[in-house]
Amino acid sequence: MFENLRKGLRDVLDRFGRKGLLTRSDIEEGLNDFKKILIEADVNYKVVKEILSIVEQEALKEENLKSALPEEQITKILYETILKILGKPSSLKYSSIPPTEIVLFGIQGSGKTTSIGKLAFYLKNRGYTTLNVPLDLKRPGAITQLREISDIVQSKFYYEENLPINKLIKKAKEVAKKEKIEFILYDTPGRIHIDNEMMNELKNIREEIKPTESLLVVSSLLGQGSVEIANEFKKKIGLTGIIATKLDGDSKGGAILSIRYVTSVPIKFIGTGEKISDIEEFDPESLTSRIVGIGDIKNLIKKIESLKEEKKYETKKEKFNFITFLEQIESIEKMGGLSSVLGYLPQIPANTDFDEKNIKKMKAIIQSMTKKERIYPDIIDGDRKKRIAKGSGTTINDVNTLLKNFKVMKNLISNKGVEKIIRRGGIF
Ligand SMILES: Nc1nc2c(ncn2[C@@H]2O[C@H](COP(=O)(O)OP(=O)(O)OP(=O)(O)O)[C@@H](O)[C@H]2O)c(=O)[nH]1
Ligand SMILES: [Mg+2]
Repeated sequence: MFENLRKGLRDVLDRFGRKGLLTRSDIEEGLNDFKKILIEADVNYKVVKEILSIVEQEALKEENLKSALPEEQITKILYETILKILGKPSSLKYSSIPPTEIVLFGIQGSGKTTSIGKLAFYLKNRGYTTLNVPLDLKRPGAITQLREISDIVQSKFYYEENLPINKLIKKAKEVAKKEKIEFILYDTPGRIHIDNEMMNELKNIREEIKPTESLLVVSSLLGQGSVEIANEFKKKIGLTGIIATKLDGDSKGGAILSIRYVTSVPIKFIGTGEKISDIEEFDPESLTSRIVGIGDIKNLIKKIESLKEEKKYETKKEKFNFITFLEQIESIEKMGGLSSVLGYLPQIPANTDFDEKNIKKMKAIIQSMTKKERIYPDIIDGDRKKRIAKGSGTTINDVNTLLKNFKVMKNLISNKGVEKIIRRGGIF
């Protein structure tokens, strides 16, 4: 499933991995490569445009640019973008008054009859009873095929010869009511979407049944052709969902990436093989992982986030001065006071004068410093101390105490073991 698309995307992502920090020119080059791969995968141009635009916008964000993990960063962005394009999961609707009626439409050979069998299997596994009804009456083979599939999945089957379609539908509903069957699954003849007369027949069937779900069965092997088919069926008949079949043979992925975004019709199930059990609920997260070729997105995100945290901390460490110190004091106050966080700093020397009552005093002293003094506290000599003490209504002794405490903090920060404690405590 999606081998070519996945391989193409992975090659570009690997190339990101061989770079150093993520740069603008790497991003531009990568976007061009992604474009070629998506077009080769037969993805609709609107979707290609949207994917590239989101990836570019995200990759160029300040917080993501210069990432030290370019491959992981772009993989995460691509994953989130494709997830957005695939849309939210959409489950089968159930009628509040049974039976729930589901009718399957689609062009010839798309997998309607097989999908009826698969759906019956899916529903029976969830404890429901099903009744399969053939409406492809012109082709005796179609009726036999559904009868055989129904036997395999042990679903009920209803058909009576020489009944017109509307009578057959009416009687099927009666049978289901009488036998308290929870789901009726209707198989319809394969119709070419460009033939209006044929499409009208299907529309009449839908109006006759008034189903809870009108699902289009469409082969993903048709690539963008599937989008055109879905648009026509939506316009001429009305659809509530899509079953995308033959994903097992689809190395490109163009259909699955395009159909939901372009038509706005939700994908409900995917067919992944010829066997009756080869049906999966549409799960965008799992499909995106398969497209992008990653097993564990959560781990990847964790890795990027923890590196970001580390970088944030590194920058703060470099910038540790009275400006950031004041910010820290203020955030400590917001956290509920100094005493509540000092517990995280067992290595703080006993003589460090970090008294809760002194906080106000510390703030006043820092606020009386010039910007230069706050950034380069080493320049604070005797004269400056005098001026600061006066300006803050404190004593030179108080200023000295603060400068001493500031040095203690700075030393603690350059001690690797304490770094972790401070970070865990959220002080810095
Ligand atoms: N590999 C694969 N084959 C599938 C899948 N779904 C259906 N098929 C095959 O596609 C072929 C056509 O399937 P049908 O269920 O007969 O298609 P249909 O839409 O009912 O066809 P008509 O009734 O002729 O319009 C069969 O050979 C199925 O086995 C799938 O998900 N994967
Ligand atoms: Mg059929």
